[in-house]
Amino acid sequence: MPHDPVDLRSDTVTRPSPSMRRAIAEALVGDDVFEDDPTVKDLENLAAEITGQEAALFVPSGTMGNEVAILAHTQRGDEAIVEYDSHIYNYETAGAAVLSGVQLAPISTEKGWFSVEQLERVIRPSDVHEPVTKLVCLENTHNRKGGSVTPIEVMREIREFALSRGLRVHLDGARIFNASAASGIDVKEYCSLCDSTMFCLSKGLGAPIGSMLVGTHGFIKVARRYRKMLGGGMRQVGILAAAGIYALKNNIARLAEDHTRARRLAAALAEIPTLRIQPEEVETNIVVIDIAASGMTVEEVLLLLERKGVLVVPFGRTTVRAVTHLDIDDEDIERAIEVFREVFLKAVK
Ligand code: TLP
Repeated sequence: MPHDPVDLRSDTVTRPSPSMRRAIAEALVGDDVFEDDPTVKDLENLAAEITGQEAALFVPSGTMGNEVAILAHTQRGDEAIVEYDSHIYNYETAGAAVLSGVQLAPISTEKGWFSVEQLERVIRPSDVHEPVTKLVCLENTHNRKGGSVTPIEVMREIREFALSRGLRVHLDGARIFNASAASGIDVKEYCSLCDSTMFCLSKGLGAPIGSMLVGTHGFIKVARRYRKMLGGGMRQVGILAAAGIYALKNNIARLAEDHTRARRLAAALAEIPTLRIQPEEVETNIVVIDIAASGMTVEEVLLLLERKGVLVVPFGRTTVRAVTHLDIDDEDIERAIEVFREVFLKAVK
């Protein structure tokens, strides 16, 4: 019987395990727009506790969490500073412009975080011609920079600087638990340096849907209104919150395994001459592979890998991305390595 493909497209592809499905089936529910779904309340309390924040809000996706946060922190005509390769700048279909009426000021960086000096250069003076700089958005881990972890000292400096300039800080922490697993720094510490944090239940933590927005009571109250405005007010959604609770209770401690597997994959692929990859830069669960030297296009590579049962995603003109997750075990990684060898070693012969 043929194997299922080794699906390394994203850590979003995980399927709920039998025990997560049991938790879903047994969940108590109510109407969450009336705020009487007990399981959603439990999830929100647990998320607030784990992140050391006053309150939390369950949102359908990471994108909605980020966009709700931008709506809550800004007014039309404000400017928000983002990293050039960030999810907010690249993958949210210009949501900040359309929904919040906010202009984004991107800063190019090497690894996914900017310095205070870079930040200082783009902050607007108080001038009638210019937008008001209101918000700084961070992304940790950083997706397009290969899952890089922002050093905590950098975040501390940014926080201090933002406070001195009256700027709010929002963290796109879709994979903040991966950052924590890699650095050993408690998620509470990362969140304490931000006015709001979004993190995803539906990525490495293995839930089928959902993200959390955390912050102060005041922030979450405003965010709840904007979530409703965007159509994210959900009803008997305790069945989904139950999956989130299960994910938070069972799937955080195992994230380090995904990182070990990503490093194994990176180290093996780095030995293939036509692939360019920096295994020492793989800090978490994302591996970015430059295939330029193979002479093949990204489309050709995707097709050849897929035919042999390995799925990855295009990640730029000459790069593809592989992400390890809960549904990938050691055997899958060895199979993926074998397939990459077949595709790329054959190509140089
Ligand atoms: N990332 C997805 C794709 O959208 C690219 C992926 O496969 O990695 N912030 C970051 C840093 C993300 O990587 C993502 C999703 C989001 C926000 C948005 O989350 P969702 O997909 O739940 O809207």
